[in-house]
Order: sequence, then C-alpha cells, then structure tokens
Amino acid sequence: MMQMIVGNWKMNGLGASSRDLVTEVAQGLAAMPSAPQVVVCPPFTLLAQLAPMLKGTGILLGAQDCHQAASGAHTGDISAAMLADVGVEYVILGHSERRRDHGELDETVREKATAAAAAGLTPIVCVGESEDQRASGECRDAIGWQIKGSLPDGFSGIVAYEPIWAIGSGVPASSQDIADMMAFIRAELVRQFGATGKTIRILYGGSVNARDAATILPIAEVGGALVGSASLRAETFLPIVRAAV
Ligand code: G2H
Repeated sequence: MMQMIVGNWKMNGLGASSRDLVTEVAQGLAAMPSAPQVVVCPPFTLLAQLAPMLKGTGILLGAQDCHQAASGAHTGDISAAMLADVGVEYVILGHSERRRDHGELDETVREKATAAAAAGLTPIVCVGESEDQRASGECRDAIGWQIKGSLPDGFSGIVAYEPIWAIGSGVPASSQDIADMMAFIRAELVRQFGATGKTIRILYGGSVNARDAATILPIAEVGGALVGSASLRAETFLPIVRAAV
C-alpha cells in the first residue's frame, strides 16, 4: 500500500501564508520522481480558497472535524456535506485535542465517522493513550476501548494512532512502542471488522519530524504519518514526504 502523509495544521494559518505553503509543497511534490499520497488539513476558514489551488497537484484536501448531524440547529458547527461541497475528501475525527477541548467521547466520534462516510468523506479516526494510562500499563485497554467505541460498523476509513504523551513533545514514541501498538491495533481491527480490518490504513502521529520519519514509516503496519507542527512549513514537511517514497 502506498504510504500516506497527512498534514494537520490544527488552529494555524491565515490566507496569504497558507497559499504560499501549499504552493511550495506542490512544487516540492512535483519535483519528486515518486511520491506518497499527501493530504493537507487546514482550518475550516481556508478550505474553500485552497481547494482550487490543489487541483492537479496530487495533494488532497482534508478537514479537522465535522458535526455528526447532517444539518440543523448546531450553531458554529460544520457538516460533512458542507466539507464535501468545497472539495474536501478526508476528515480527521476524535483528535485528542478535540476530545480534550470539546469533551468529545468515543460515541460522538463514531457518529461523526458515520456522518463523514455518508457524505462521501474518508474519516481519519484518532486514538491514543494518555501519559497516565501509559504509566499504569493500560495502553492496550485504552486503545482497545477507543477502537471499539469510536469506529462504526462497516468502518472503512483510516485509523491514526497518536499517543497523547508524544503529541507536540518534539519526541515521537520509540520504534518498539510504535511497532507493539501497531500490531495490537491491527489485531483489534481484524477482530472487529474481519477481513476488512486487514486493509484499514493505520497512521502514526505524534511529533513526527524529518529525522524520525525514515525510521517510523518502515515499521510494520505503519501506513503513513499524521504530522502536526512539522506540516506548517514546506522545509519541514517535504522531507517527511520524501521519507515516505
Ligand atoms: C499529533 C500531531 C498531528 P504533532 O497531534 O496530529 O501533531 O506532530 O505536532 O505532535
């Protein structure tokens, strides 16, 4: 399976600098003899203006959340159909920062994944254990419950494993930790979804940088990376994309 590198811009980016960033990433990608699948996930405010710029570049557009309802009285929210309408193809759901800042629970994430798929989007559902869960040896239980709770029946999207303690820390999880959890997540996916579980892409996220990407991406079951801070500049994002070729 071709690797996938997803840039999660989080709450960063204004118009002019973001247009420059996608232009630089597109130019860098065009200069590569072969490239992985690249997805960028800017904030909502930039989606409509960046969508036409990405056409023909090979870069696909993602969002960072959607509401679980199709439409209606949900002030300040954005539906999956609204995202699809402006050219979005992927949506990150259940990121630990949304679980933390907005109290999102597994059940809500599952409903959002259903809504996203119904609108034709590919959900990227995030799971990850906290520092406390890690310290008390509960990683597998925590991830197992999140997978059970956050992925709807018939799920055919992407799972991102993002250990919360590694996010934004500057230091990714160790290769051994990643390999162990990837194997565990794959087994859980197969247990829950049968043969389909073998084909679900699993991304690693949490302080992925150019230096470590070359070590992380070849680990068994790693289908790519979800990149936060390093996706905000072409000079830090493109080397990760190159490492995935
Ligand atoms: C994890 C990741 C992207 P960062 O949240 O989702 O961010 O690479 O900054 O740790």
